[in-house]
Amino acid sequence: MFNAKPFGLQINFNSGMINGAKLSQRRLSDMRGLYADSAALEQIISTEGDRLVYEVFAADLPETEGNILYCTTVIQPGQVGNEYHMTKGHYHARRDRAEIYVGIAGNGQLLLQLEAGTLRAVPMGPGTAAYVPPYWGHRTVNTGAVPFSFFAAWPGDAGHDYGAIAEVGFGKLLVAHDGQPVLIDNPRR
Ligand code: S6P
Ligand code: ZN
Repeated sequence: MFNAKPFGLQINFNSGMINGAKLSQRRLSDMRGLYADSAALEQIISTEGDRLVYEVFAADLPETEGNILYCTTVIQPGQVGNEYHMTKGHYHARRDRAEIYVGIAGNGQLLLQLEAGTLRAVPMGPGTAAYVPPYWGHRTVNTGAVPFSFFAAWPGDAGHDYGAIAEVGFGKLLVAHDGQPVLIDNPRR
């Protein structure tokens, strides 16, 4: 059995990055099918290139019951059409597993959705401690002009289910309207 050893990693509270963590990057091409305006996404890729949308800096820990996993996420500012840069979004594979987010830098919103359809939005900025209860799917959105970063911690056996959100999306989209974030109904649902 693997026994994790005690350790400390350094979070940079300006950039949101974690020194010595495992890095995953999500670019526009990884986000196909997730934005309402897929033509705008392809247009950006063909004219500007495959833009970086977000990065995850994860502590290297076993994904097993009893451990607590943690990472930071840094979402670059930007839009696809009028929809803000966001994470893919997921439910936990074990739906009864909760999560905690703490805002580090920049501003955004945490969108949460129950499978039955109820949707909530929690504004996030530096120091916001947001709770993702069991059963709520979650996605974060950068609504500002600078990178939005946050820390997350969740149970090691939670797992990730991206399929449900990739297929039907969230019930609402966060779009820029006269430069302000507005929640609108997802036209594809
Ligand atoms: C993990 C937690 C976050 C996200 C990260 C990227 O349970 O909710 O660390 O993984 O913000 O989002 P996504 O939807 O691509 O996993
Ligand atoms: Zn999660």
